[in-house]
Amino acid sequence: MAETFANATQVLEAFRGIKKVTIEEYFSSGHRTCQGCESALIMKLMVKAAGPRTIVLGSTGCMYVANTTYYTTPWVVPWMHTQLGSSGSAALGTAAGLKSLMRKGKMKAEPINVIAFCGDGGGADMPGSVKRLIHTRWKKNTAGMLAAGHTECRYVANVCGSYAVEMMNKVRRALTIGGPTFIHSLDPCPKGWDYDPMLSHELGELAIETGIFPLYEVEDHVVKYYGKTKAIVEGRARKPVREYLLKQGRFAHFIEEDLAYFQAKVDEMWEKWEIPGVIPFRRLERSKAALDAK
Ligand SMILES: Cc1ncc(C[n+]2csc(CCOP(=O)(O)OP(=O)(O)O)c2C)c(N)n1
Ligand code: SF4
Repeated sequence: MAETFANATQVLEAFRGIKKVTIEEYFSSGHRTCQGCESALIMKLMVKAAGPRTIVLGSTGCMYVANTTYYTTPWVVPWMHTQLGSSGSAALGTAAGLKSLMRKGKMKAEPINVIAFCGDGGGADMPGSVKRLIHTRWKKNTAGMLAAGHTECRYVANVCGSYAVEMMNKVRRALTIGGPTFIHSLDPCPKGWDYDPMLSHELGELAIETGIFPLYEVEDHVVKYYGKTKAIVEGRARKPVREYLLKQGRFAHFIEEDLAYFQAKVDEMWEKWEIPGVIPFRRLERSKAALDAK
């Protein structure tokens, strides 16, 4: 009789420092991404953290196009393309299929990681080009929405390739806990964002230091801040958002009014949110005051 297999996961211990990171590569040569592409770095680190018993699915976007040039691929583990906007459902189907095969004894029962990857267009928002500010609405807070609204998702995190070991350890934590889990990665893109490729790492750091992209995790609904984000929560001054925006050609047309708008949105996230940088509920004392007023 087949071994019973019910959502078991493996324990992937955190890498204790860069020297402890494994050397095996599962995303290697054979891709056509641009010089300085942080998404390619994330692919490499993500699957390195996950290990060989992993299947990756990716929706339409750069990480599909640039990694699947005819007759070449950097993927050492199985990889599958899925329709724009459907990476989550494709991953769920893949995991269910594996579980079924294991239950029927048609394949060895073991934990296999199923990771779905998508760009922000495929997972959250699709900006236009008509408005000066790119989009008529501020970006959706996808990680925060899942942390606040998904009752079964036990792990949500924000990561950036500029903090590589932390990023890999969050992937390992998510896979150890087992799905559904969600990680949002900020990946600087020299071509789309229009900057010198050598600035990729620095732009990732600036996204954190300006407070635009907070590094945190929510495990079993408990929030933990990381690195410079933690320092900001504890009182460290944020760098002005213009330091991040004006290094990118895509914002070269911004006038002072646009920069002030961005700054005000980020200030609001840190100064008025109940859980700064994570959940956009208003602070409790303000909510209480509103209730008392009724
Ligand atoms: C249903 C559908 N609509 C539109 C497209 C065209 N399309 C291909 S990639 C893409 C953008 C994807 O953006 P994102 O998910 O952010 O990925 P990125 O390339 O930025 O990593 C679009 C609109 C498509 N492939 N399928
Ligand atoms: S366009 Fe951007 S995301 Fe696509 S391969 Fe180039 S750097 Fe990477």
